[in-house]
Amino acid sequence: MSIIESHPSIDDPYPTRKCGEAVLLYRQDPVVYGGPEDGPVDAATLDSFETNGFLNVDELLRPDEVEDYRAELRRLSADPAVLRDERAVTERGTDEVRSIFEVHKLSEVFAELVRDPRVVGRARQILGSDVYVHQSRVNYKPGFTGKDFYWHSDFETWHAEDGMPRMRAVSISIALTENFVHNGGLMIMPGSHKTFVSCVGETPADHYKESLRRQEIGTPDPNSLSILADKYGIELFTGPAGSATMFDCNCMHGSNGNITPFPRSNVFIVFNSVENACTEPFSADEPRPAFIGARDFTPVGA
Ligand code: 6CS
Ligand code: FE
Repeated sequence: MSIIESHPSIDDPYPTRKCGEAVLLYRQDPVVYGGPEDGPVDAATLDSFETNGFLNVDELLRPDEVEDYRAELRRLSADPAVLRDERAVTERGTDEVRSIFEVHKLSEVFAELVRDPRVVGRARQILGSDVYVHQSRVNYKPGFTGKDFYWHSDFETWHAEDGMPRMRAVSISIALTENFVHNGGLMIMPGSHKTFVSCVGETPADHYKESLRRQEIGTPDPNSLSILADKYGIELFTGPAGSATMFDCNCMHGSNGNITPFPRSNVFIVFNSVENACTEPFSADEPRPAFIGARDFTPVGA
C-alpha cells in the first residue's frame, strides 16, 4: 500500500505527479466568474457551463470567414520556415503536421481571431477579468493518419509544467473542417471539471518533446477514468466548420484518431485570467517553453 506523500495544501490545492497513487480531489475554484451582463453568453448558457464545463456555439464563424482561416491553415503548413520551426509538431512516425503552436504570433489572421469579441468576449465573461493567451495552436488531425489525443485535463499539465496556479482558464476549439462522429472529434466528460485527478509519475526533463505527440505522464489511470466516465458520461462534439466548443481548463477530454479521408482541423486558443498568471511549475524542474505556456501576461486587447 503506497503512502500518499502529498495531499492538498494551502499553497497547492492540486498536487499531482507527486506520489505513486492516483487521487481524486474536489475542485476548489469557481467555474464561472462573470455574469450574463458581462458579455455575449446568456444566463442559461452560463449556468450550463458551470454544471457541464463547456458551451457550444453552432456558428461562431461565418462560412466566408472559415474559408479565410482554412487558407491560412494551408499557408502555414506549406511554409518551409514554419515547418522548420520548433512550434510545428509532426505526428509520431510520420512527418505529417500534427499541430502548429503560437499561431496568434505566427499569423496576423489568427491574431485577429484572438482579439475577436465573439472569442475573447466569452473568455473575459467566464473568467471575470482581463485575459491573456496562455497557448494557441492549430491541430490538423489529417485524414487517414491523424492520431489521437488521449484523455487528459489540460489544467493538470498547465499546473504541473507551466505553473498555472488555479483553475481560471478556458479553451476554445473552433472547427475549421466538419467534425463528424467518425473523424476524431473532441470528447468531454460533462461535469468532470469539478474533479481534479491527481496523476502518478514524475515529469521527465523536456517532457513536452514527447507529450505533444503522445501524452503519458499526466494522463489519468484507467481506474480514475472509469470512475469519471461512469459518473459523468462522455459527450462527443460534432458540428460544421465554424462551430466552436469553449471548455473549462479542467474538463477531462480527449479525441480519437482519424482514419477517415476527412481531416478534423481546428484552431485552439487558451485564455488565462490575468489574475491567474503562471508562476513556477508545481511539478516539473523547468517551465515549458513560452510558445507552449506563455510567459507574457499582457492582456488581449491592451
Ligand atoms: O500540453 C498542452 O498544453 C496541450 N496538450 C493537449 C493535448 N491539450 C492542451 C494543450 O494543447
Ligand atoms: Fe487538451
